[in-house]
Amino acid sequence: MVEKIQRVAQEIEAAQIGNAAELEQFRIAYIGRKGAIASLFDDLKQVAPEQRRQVGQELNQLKNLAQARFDQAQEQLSSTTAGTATEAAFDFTLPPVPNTLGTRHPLSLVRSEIVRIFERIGFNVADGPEIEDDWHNFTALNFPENHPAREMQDTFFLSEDRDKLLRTHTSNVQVRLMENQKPPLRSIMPGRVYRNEAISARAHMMFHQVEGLYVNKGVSFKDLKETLYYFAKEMFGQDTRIRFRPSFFPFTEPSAEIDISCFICKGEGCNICKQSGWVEIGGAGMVDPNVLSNCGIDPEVYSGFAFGMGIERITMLKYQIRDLRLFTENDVRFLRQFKGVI
Ligand code: 2U9
Repeated sequence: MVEKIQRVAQEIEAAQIGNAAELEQFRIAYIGRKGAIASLFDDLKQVAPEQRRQVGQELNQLKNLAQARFDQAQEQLSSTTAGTATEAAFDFTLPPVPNTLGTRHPLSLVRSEIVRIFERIGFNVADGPEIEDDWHNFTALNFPENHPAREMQDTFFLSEDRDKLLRTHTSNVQVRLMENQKPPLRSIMPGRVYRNEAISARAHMMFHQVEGLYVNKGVSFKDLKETLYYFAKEMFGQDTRIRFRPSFFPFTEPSAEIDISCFICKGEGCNICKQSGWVEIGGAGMVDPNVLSNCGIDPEVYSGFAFGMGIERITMLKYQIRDLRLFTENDVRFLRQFKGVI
């Protein structure tokens, strides 16, 4: 009996009580009505009367030991859970922790705005690969074999034979669209493009464009002008004016660069428009007949217009951001300033 009491005392001292479940197990095993100590008290009746007093005292000590161990473990557990949000210990009087929401990236905001404007006049969004072959990025688009845009300094080639590359514009999506679908086609192509340029405040090796394409019977330069005029007014304000300056691109003929009246100074002349009253937002033109036939569309039957603009450029104008690198640095002090939700 005495040996048994000593064994149980050792067990109690060695017991590991690390959580509420283990504490309850301990209580049932030693202190409970069917526990080890209760059963020892039952056994006391069989102890010889002359030893009963001594053994009874030892049993009482064991009972106190178990109770003390239980109380100490309980105290320890409640102090370690007090600061955490467990159900039992949660302090409902604490002030709430503010839930900080993320913000949308300024380029996403401007892209969404552009997409929404064109969707209202019947354009849908088309997508294509960023890793492209020479045909869809250059040859189908009328780039001559020795055109400088194909050269190493502009294009990230991914294979020795230069037939795998990172697209330098989203025009590859128009080529694929025309190859795979019959006119009428009316789509815009937002996406990321790559050019082998040194990174600075004004240039980056990775940026975003939105291009557009409308191909149908009888599409004219007038349709192009009206479409971009509508876009400029929706994007920059109803009093915005627009002008087309003659230009050249391999894939359009005729081609133009597009300016809008400066929305900062309303044409008066300021830093943003370099005192000219106009800011460039992109380029456009009628799809070259060669490009239409390269993509399987008969230029005798169909005509089309196309345009392109840089999302970074429009975002910088709209929010007066002076350094392109801010878009990729992920500095939350910059990003948190954009509160738009679309
Ligand atoms: C096909 C036919 C025609 C897309 C066009 C531009 C003019 C243009 C630049 C604006 C600034 C690129 O973001 S930027 O650097 N783009 O000026 N893009 S017309 O014309 C196409 C495209 C595909 C099959």
